[in-house]
Formats: sequence, structure tokens, C-alpha cells
Amino acid sequence: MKPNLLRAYEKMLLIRIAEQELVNLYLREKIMSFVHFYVGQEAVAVGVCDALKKEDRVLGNHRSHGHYLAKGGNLTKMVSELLGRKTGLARGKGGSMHMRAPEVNVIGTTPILGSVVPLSCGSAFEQKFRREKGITTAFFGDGAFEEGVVYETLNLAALFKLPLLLVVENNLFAVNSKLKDRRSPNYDVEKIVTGLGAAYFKADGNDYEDVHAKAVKAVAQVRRGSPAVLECVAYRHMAHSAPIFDEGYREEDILEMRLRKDPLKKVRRALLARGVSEKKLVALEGATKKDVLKSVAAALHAPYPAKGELYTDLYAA
Ligand SMILES: Cc1ncc(C[n+]2csc(CCOP(=O)(O)OP(=O)(O)O)c2C)c(N)n1
Repeated sequence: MKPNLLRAYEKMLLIRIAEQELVNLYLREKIMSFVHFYVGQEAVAVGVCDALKKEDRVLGNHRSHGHYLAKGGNLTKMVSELLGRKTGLARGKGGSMHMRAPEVNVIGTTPILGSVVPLSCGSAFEQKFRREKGITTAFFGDGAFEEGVVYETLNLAALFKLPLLLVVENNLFAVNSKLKDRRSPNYDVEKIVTGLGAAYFKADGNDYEDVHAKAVKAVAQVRRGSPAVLECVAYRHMAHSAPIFDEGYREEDILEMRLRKDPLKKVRRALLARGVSEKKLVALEGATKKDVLKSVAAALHAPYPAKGELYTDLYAA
């Protein structure tokens, strides 16, 4: 599957500009719940989703605006959800971390760390059991990779040869904890994954073309009957759950490096080098911003759920 770089740039731009507008809404206190921004990691969501087909399913975690949009989720509905509006994905009751778009096979995003992994395994099991064509892809972080359910799931997926692709977005931190403070020096993701019987691929998460190429290989492997893990090393530009650009705790991942490796700049440079005009890119950037602002305006004008709905759609164990 050959990537369409201009289309990929457009999708990455949509995610980036949408996130920037969500930052504005957050700072204006229009968003009253947690938000984890995806800025800096756009090449992963778009690179992987461009290697998937519509029938393939996607699940995500607490930082999943990018995955939802890359798979084709509707932006107005997503912004409406974050603003707590009735027109949102969960009628305004789920917020940023509970998104789903069944029409494009975004099955759901879940904030309990690692929970997306066994859920996606169940989805892949169903696809195999019903002899469906699609595969299931789950996105989660390096911190979640350390949860016990990941190892149990990989074992089961390898045993049953499930059509499951786990994408680990290694942005070097889990909240403020660095990899080296959390893992023994001998910790080896590839050995863990292959030792459990799954295939392992690694990509530069700042580079759309590398992510896409490795995702195509990983997806092919999964379709052939072996679960796979694709580890993408990327940078999260903002703080864990707030629009702060530099909190001072990072050493190996400093602001200057993050900006230099910006995945959007890389794709933009490649497009210019391949003959796409500056004028065309500026026009695309302007048009995308206009679309995002239209979605934000529509969401801001949407109604809140009625008071009578306060106790509906709730589940209490
Ligand atoms: C079971 C559980 N423990 C703790 C948390 C709190 N928590 C939310 S995100 C996070 C770190 C996530 O790190 P990572 O998986 O690397 O993803 P990233 O935020 O870097 O994208 C933690 C500890 C949680 N949501 N669930």
C-alpha cells in the first residue's frame, strides 16, 4: 500500500490544528475534564491508520484524539463531547477519554491504563471466531506496556493466532516517570514480544513514512495469522495532561529536539522536495484551519444534555 503523502499531511494537520483549538478551549475553561494532548505523535496515528482498511477496528487509550480522527472520526462530534454537549459522542457524558465511532470502526477508547489491550484481544477473537476479514489495532503507551494484562494478552493472542496489532507509542515518559526509572537496564521489548510468540516491528514515530512502511509490514503479518507489536518512538510535545510545553523534568527529550523532529515539518519538507508548491501547502493549511474552526463553532453552539438526563446512561456496579 503506497502512502499518499499529501493526504497524510492533511490528516496530520487536522489533528494538530484541532488539538491547538482544544488547547484554546481548555485555557478558556470550556473543557471541564481531563484532556491528554496528542501533539507530536500525529505520524503514528496517521501512519498506522493509513495501513488499515475501513473494516479494521481501532481502540485507543486516554490520549486518543489522533487515533479517532486518523481512522475517520467526525471532529464536530468529538469537540462536542469534550465540551459536554448533547451532540457529543457519548451525549456529552464521556469526555475526551471515552470516544467511539462505530461507523468507521473506532470501537472505543479507555483511560484505565492497559485495559485497551485485553479489550482489543476480545475484538480480534470475535473477528476470527466469526471469520470476518478485518483486524483489530490497539494504541497505547510505553507506561501501559508495563501492565500485566499486556503479557497475558500477547500469550493468548499468539496461542490463538488472533488478528491483533498492538501499537506501543513510546514517548519515553509515563506521566513524569522516565523509562530508565521504570525498567531494568536489561528490559527488552522485542525479546518480550517475540518470546511470547508475537512479531515485533519498530518505527521512528516522528517519521510518517517510516511508521507507515512498518505498519504495512506489521498488518500483513497480522493478516497472515500472527499477532504483532509495532513500537513507535515519538515525542509528546505538551505536558502529560495539560497544554504546557515544557515542564523542566525532561532530559533526553528537550523542547528544542521535539520541535526539530516535529513530524509535520518532516512531511512538509518531503512534500516540497517532491514538487508540491508552497502555495498549495499554505492553502491546505488555511482550509484545514477553517474546517476546524467551523467544527469548534458548531460544538460551542450545541445544547447541553437536559437536567433530566443527569442519571441516564450511567452504570453502577
Ligand atoms: C490502571 C491505571 N493506573 C494509573 C492511571 C493513571 N495514568 C493515566 S495515564 C498514565 C501514564 C500513561 O503513560 P503511557 O502509557 O506511557 O501513555 P502516555 O500518557 O505517555 O501517552 C497513568 C499512570 C490509569 N489511568 N490507570
